[in-house]
Amino acid sequence: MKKYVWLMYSMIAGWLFLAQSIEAQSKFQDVMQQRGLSEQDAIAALKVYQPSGKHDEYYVFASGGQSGQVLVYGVPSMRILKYISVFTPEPWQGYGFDTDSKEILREGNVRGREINWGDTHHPALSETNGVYDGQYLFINDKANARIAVINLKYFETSQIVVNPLFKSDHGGAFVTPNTEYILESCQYAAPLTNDYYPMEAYQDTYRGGVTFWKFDKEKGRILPEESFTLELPPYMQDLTDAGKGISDGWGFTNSFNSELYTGGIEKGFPPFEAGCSRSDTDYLHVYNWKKLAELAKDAKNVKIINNHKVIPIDVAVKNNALFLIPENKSPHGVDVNPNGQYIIVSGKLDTHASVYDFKKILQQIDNKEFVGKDSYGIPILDLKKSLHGQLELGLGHLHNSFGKEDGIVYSSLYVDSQIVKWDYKNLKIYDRVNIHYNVGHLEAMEGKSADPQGKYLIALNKLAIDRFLPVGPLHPQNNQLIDIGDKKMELLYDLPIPLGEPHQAASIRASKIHPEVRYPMGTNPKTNQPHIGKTLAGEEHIVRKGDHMYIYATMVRSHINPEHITVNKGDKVTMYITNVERAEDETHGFTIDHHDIHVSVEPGETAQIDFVADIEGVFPYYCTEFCSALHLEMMGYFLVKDPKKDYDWSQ
Ligand code: RUQ
Repeated sequence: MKKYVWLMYSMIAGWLFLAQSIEAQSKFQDVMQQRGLSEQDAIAALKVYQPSGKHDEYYVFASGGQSGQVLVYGVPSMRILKYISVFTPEPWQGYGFDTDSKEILREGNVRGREINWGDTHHPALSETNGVYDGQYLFINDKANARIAVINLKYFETSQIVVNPLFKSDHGGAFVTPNTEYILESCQYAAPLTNDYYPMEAYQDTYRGGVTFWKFDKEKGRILPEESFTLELPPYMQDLTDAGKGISDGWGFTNSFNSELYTGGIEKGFPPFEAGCSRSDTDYLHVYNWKKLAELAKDAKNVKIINNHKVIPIDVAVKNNALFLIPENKSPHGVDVNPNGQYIIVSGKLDTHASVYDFKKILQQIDNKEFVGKDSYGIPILDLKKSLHGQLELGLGHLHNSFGKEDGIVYSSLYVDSQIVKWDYKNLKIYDRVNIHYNVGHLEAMEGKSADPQGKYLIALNKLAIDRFLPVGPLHPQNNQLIDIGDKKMELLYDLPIPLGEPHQAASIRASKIHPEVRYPMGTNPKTNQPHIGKTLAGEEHIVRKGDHMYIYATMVRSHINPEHITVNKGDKVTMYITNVERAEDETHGFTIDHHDIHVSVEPGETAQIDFVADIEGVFPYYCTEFCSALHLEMMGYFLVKDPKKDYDWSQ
């Protein structure tokens, strides 16, 4: 009997389930029809959609290009999570509007000049044994040759260093396998000193180089005193990668303009791009950074330029630490594979990708087997003897990112607007997918680390053309998400980016990132130390020291304490504001009207603002972040009186 009931029950349940799934099926079909989606579209949608509250599997940190910022989004949903302000003021976060963040921005002053933008190109994640450890992010500013450090505990920029020699960098930031150094290579050669030399003096006085910024992981800071630069000829150094595994200790930087061409179209010379690409080959620079770091410790090996240690070319050569290998003309990306044996150089003006074998390179170096020297005395290795092989990929090969399976790499073809999946060991092409349009960098998940994850790939495209609703002549940028989990690559999603050109992106498993949701009470988030103005609830007060007013304030739902601040016209004002909330996401913002002041105060943070109260009047201040039902009531008055005036308000 029991059995019979059970059978009946399962039959009914089965029918119900079937009916339900038929109903769901037809709803599904209806939606597809209404929205004009193909089956393939629907599958792509299911692969990227994240239901509310569900988190992504990967973080992507993309450069914000001309915005001077870093963009953070999740994969596979492609939902934008944050803009980290780096080289550029950003009002929402108060970056560049409060005293502490201004100090960081002003670390980036170049020769005493305030710079308020940056051209961010290459984000790099900190590594331990070549694997991303989720602690720090570094990014370069090509325009002003700067490197910034972002602390991923708080997603805040914590340091900017200015290259003391270079006038522009492109090959940065790249890290060595244990983040001992952050590599920054010069792009457009110029005198390393800040002096004038005419173009005619190019070969003699203009130089390139690679700077090795010493990084202290404990402190989370670059140590400029322990950093140094390898001087290089004025070939335009381009992208760089540090060796790992068997090539750990070595670095690889490619270049264009082995011609040493200096342009001068106005004097009737061929234009720069033509003069720069006359020869069939350029140079891959190969250097032993561990040896260079040792050399830099001894004063007799370095010259000091602008207070910074420089290892001259001849010292590096004499110590067997610097070599050149020809590479097919005007290459672009250089990428070391996960175990460090193979180095893939992209053929920007050549249809071939070149795969160099580090073992073969080392063999020639050990045997001192050189084919000659360049005009700066640097030994040149044989191209053929250094190659594992070459493979014709297509037109405009720019960058490479490694897949999970051994030997698999994905490469971008700018001119052909494609991503190619191929095998760099067996030199075989597996698949191609079309990109919209003209892809620059690409990033397979953790694809530049020693532990690539495959699964998804981002194409960072240079053009969007017709992909989005038109918004005038300046189009958004387009990052495309591609499924690389199967044999065939499949385009899933387009993310419009209205911020600046995301040149390169670095991705990492979300499980490796552990950001805080609040600061220890009274923290200065730019130093991660207790702020001198830390103020707890009940400790609010105002003190006058001469003509300097110090205000120790707190913010908590739904009041600002103090609520009235009266100062004399001309007083200097320092205001410390502590958000004494412990609740997650209860950020308060603070502004005083007419004073170009805005700070964001996260739970536990103390922010400092400094200004002169130089205009008389009454200025409401308020919380700029809607934080509670009584948010509008969260305000106060800043009053500036002229001490010489008699205010008779009673009649
Ligand atoms: S890039 S144009 Cu292909 Cu890395 Cu800066």
